[in-house]
Amino acid sequence: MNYTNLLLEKNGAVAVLTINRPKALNALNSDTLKELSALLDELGSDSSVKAVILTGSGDKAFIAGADISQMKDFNAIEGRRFAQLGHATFRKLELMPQPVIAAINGFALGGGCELAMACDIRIAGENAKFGQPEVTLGLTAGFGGTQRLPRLVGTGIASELLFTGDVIDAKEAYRIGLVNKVYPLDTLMEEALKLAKRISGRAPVAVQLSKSAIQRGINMDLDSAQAFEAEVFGLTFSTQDQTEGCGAFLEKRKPVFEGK
Ligand code: CO8
Repeated sequence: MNYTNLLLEKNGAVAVLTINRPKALNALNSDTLKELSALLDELGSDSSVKAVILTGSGDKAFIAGADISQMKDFNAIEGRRFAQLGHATFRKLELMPQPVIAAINGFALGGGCELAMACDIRIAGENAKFGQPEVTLGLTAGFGGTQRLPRLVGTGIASELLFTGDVIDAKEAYRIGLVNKVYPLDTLMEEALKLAKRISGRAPVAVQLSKSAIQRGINMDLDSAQAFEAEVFGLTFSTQDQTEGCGAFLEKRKPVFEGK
């Protein structure tokens, strides 16, 4: 498939996916969401891809939100459909096998903040700005923000951000646990690649099963989640990577994982 609003680059086992609508600060319209959904399917089934980095084009915005010019004339049905398209697309980030790192290189507002929250790991440039400004537009957050933000930062802080629409800087996002690390913008992609490559060097099946245990388990009660974890843990003993990893440790050498 050809993509109009997305760029894809491969750097070894790392796929770098860029939302590419710089004139609209990478705002998400339905065409972009549909392309993203298709590309995530493609990457998810590509076993040569061990980690994905998601970023925005230019040095001003990660994603400045859902596309306001497209949304302004929606009726209720269209609004619901658009929200559902966003939900289904963002959920693919959580359920695809490979870890996804959001490299947040500027504004991550509304749907942009929500997209970042659907990634497994978030790192930010010092210029990044976060917020859910929907209430300033007469909207609620509609791409999962009312659900993922409280899960990530707690209901008190999430409520304040969702009720005020306040925009916070990268330092504050780090303080509240919304991002893992903050880097100068000019080193952000280098750091994202370093992290993605570190992850790609680990046993791929074990990394993917860890992701699955986190993403599935977070929505279960503890007993069910631990039962799932036990199944996942057991499964690792059927992999060559487990034999290789444990063997290499005992033989005091570096493991060579094949993702089998
Ligand atoms: N949608 C469409 N176009 C946008 C968006 C957007 N979200 N953000 C910026 N743009 C466009 C601007 O219109 C402008 O276009 P043009 O050059 O043609 O006038 C261009 O990008 C550059 O933007 P600015 O000139 O405004 O740049 P500034 O540096 O002055 O400001 C800001 C940058 C602060 C990021 C500013 O652009 C802004 O406030 N943008 C909107 C941010 C926002 O409110 N985002 C939330 C949108 S709502 C949302 O995401 C809901 C998600 C759930 C949807 C569920 C649907 C049912």
